Amino acid sequence: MNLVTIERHILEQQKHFPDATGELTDLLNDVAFAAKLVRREVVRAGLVDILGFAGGTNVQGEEVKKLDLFANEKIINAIGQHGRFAVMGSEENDGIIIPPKNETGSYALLFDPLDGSSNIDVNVSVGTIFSIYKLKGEDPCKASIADCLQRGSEQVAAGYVIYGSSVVMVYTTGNGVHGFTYDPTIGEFLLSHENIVTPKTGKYYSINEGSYAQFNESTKKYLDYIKEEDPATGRPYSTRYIGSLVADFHRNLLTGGVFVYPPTTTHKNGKLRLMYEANPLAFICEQAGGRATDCKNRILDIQPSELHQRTPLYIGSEDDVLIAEQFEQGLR
Ligand code: P6P
Repeated sequence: MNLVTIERHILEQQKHFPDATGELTDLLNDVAFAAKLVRREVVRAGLVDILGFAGGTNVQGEEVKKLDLFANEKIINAIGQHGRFAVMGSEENDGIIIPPKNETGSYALLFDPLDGSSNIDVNVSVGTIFSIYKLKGEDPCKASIADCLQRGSEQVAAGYVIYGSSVVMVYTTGNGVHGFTYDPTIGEFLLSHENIVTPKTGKYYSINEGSYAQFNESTKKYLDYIKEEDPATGRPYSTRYIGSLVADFHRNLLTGGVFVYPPTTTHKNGKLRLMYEANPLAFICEQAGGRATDCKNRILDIQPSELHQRTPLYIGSEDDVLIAEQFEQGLR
């Protein structure tokens, strides 16, 4: 078996960028290194005093878990120390982060350090999601929030790490989607899913049915449709909803299916964040042949206005997402 580490794969990807300086290669390696540090704690969270609530709430108004804060600090410190990112935006931080050493950084990093934190204490898969942009300006010392608030179509790389039965890191630089499984015996992420292509249609739909009463009528019609008996169109679909975005997304990416977090009466723009959840997963999904919209607009085309803005998210197999959109647009 040809053992390809993520570091080697990233270096090989660099060949697709004739004017590459190697900086993006270093950034992705920084992210992989930070993922190893987070993994080390996540997989033994029950053994150290790192479970439970840290006290207080984050900018999202959500109770913060100790592991959330740990992951956030690890990623900021492990990556910030190399000075390759001029600016960062994290789900756990109200404002942007300017690393202490950013003489050379010409990139911006947006990330959700540990998504799905409500599942941490019950040993359900959680994940780290990241998104990388080139700075808009030339001077790293003048990096600002404008460098973070770019359309998802401007991403130069995106990925996630899922801490589950095995730890898998998935990334794209715009040349396909590739997955790497962590081998703890050698401390490396090894290529395990080369060129992931998501099926055009699947058999799973992922949505929190508990919020049915809060959904728009169009969403309710879609849900009723997807559950009707019609073998010719593969219905009813099976519901699979873990409540951990990275876990739900990763399963649907590999097997086919659609994840929906629609507008609700309590979250008129949905709950998920555009910059460090929807955009990176949309980049990956499209690179794997899938589709990602807010039911009207392509996620990657949305012009952000705030670092923590939310968006409805319909993401996964292209044909399945299109059906959901047709219902939400009143076409069915
Ligand atoms: P709900 C986790 O808190 C998260 O941000 C995503 O990982 C997950 O998909 C979603 O929220 C679950 O939200 O409202 O269904 O509990």
